[in-house]
Amino acid sequence: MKPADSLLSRSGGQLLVDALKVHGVDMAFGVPGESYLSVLDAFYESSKDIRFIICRQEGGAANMAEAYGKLTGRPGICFVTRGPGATNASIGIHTAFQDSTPLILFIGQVDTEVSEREAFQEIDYRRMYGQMAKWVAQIDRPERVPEMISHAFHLAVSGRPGPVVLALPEDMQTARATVANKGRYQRVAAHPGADDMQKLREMLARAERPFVIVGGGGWNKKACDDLQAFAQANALPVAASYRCQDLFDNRLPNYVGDVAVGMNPAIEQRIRNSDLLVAIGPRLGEWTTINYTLIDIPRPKQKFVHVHTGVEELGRVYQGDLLMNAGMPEFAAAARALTPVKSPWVESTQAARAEYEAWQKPVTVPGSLNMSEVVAFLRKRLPAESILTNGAGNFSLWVHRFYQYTGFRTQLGPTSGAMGYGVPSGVAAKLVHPDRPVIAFAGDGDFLMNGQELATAAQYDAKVIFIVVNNGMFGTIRMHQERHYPGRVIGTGLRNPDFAALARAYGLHGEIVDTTAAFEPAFERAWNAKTAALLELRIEPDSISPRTTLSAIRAQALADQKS
Ligand SMILES: Cc1ncc(C[n+]2csc(CCOP(=O)(O)OP(=O)(O)O)c2C)c(N)n1
Ligand SMILES: [Mg+2]
Repeated sequence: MKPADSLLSRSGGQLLVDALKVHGVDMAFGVPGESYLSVLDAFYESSKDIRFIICRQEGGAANMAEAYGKLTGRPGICFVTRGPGATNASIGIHTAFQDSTPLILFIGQVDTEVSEREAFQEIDYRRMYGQMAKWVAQIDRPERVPEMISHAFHLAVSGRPGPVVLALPEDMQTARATVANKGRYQRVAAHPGADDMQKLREMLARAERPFVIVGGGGWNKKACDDLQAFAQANALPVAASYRCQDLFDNRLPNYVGDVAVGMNPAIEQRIRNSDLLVAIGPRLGEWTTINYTLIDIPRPKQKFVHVHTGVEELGRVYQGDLLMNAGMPEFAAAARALTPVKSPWVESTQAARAEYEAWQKPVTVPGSLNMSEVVAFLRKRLPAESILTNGAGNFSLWVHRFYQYTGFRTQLGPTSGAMGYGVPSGVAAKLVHPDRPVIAFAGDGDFLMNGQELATAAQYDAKVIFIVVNNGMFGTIRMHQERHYPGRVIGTGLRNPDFAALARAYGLHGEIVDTTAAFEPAFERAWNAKTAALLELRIEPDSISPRTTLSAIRAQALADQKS
């Protein structure tokens, strides 16, 4: 940008794109609309600095921006049109909120002259997004653009990170103003107090059966390294909260598994029996606590330490002996600096690790394609820097249980449980890290919620390997159905397209795999393909999860009804 820019009159659109450049934006995801033509035109001017990635549906765009935010720690940027564009994008905003991911959604808005008349596609975004974003505002005057964009960036990354929504009335985008750019934003975080860190050390020194759960948002690579050093120096057993498994290298001897849906019963027992529970980063939501039953509310029976980025989260559900509001990098650095305590629990940590390793051994399943073997193969085959993404559905259980995530941002999964996340987040991951292998997992139901983004993968040569686990149904819901209404199947069966042929129609490599033995050679072909590739894995519907089968669930439910 020329130094004289601040002295020139610029349109709201130009001011906005210039502000994005000031804040270091290099990529934006969106679907165009006539409501933000002026901004698009400013992107045209700046296309050397910012790549505008065209997506095929705003749900895909918002999910890609969310994945960008997770991967980089900088706000993911998403542009959508008013009304239908904004409503489509909402899924990614909700995920960013639940996953504490920095993201800024920009929405073209009706002219201020006609607002409040329910003009064409008009929505009041403050009301619509009120519960899903850290801040929702409308920029009514071009003079305010630098200030409000600066505020949006500060908010998105500070405290508990999350999404911000800004509406851009059309007349503001074309109006001109002479106003200087603002400086670049900085992240603001709370630091742990020295007294609190000493108290933590004393609590550790007095403990006999400590247990650490790591999770939540606001992490970076250095923070993960520091946390690992702290945990190793104290031989602490560490588990990860739901879909936060990549915060701690799963190959380390004191990683003991994840605390999530379908968790290892051995971990559950260890948490219940612990005398000191230290939660570093997670909110301890429903999925991490077995529907709020794992830890007593409001007063855990163990000594309880909760460290979280957002002060509003502390004491919300769980009272604690030590509640600390701190950024994760700030806390982890302070924890690493603590003098290690004597760790009489070394053997117990080793035993917990052995339980985890046993839990990771492939299981037998009905049918000719065993997902536990497929994931075990990938665990050995994939380079450590690979990124694995997934959406929601039982298919993800296999990945979470049998893979070993090797460190920060090797996993992208929505803790919001949103279907349709795996495909767009996989595309975003490949755009952000073209040199890292990206494997995107989806169920057959899950895939078709954002499968259109295969076109984006093709358009930008994003060589993702998509793996669609096809069981011909919304399996998760069918499983719950069998458990609560055995034999009364409704609304869950799917007649699917030929996914491999669909991939080929997008210009990608596509294959169907229906046995475990066929997976390895098919994977190698996908790996070596010149384009992105899709492998459709046809699994036996009865193979509903690593722990049980659909028929066993139904039989049990029927037996329960009789008794
Ligand atoms: C956007 C969205 N809609 C609905 C749901 C509810 N839901 C959770 S899992 C699931 C079924 C997933 O089916 P599929 O992707 O085929 O995976 P499977 O469970 O069969 O492995 C549904 C409908 C959801 N989580 N997200
Ligand atoms: Mg399915």
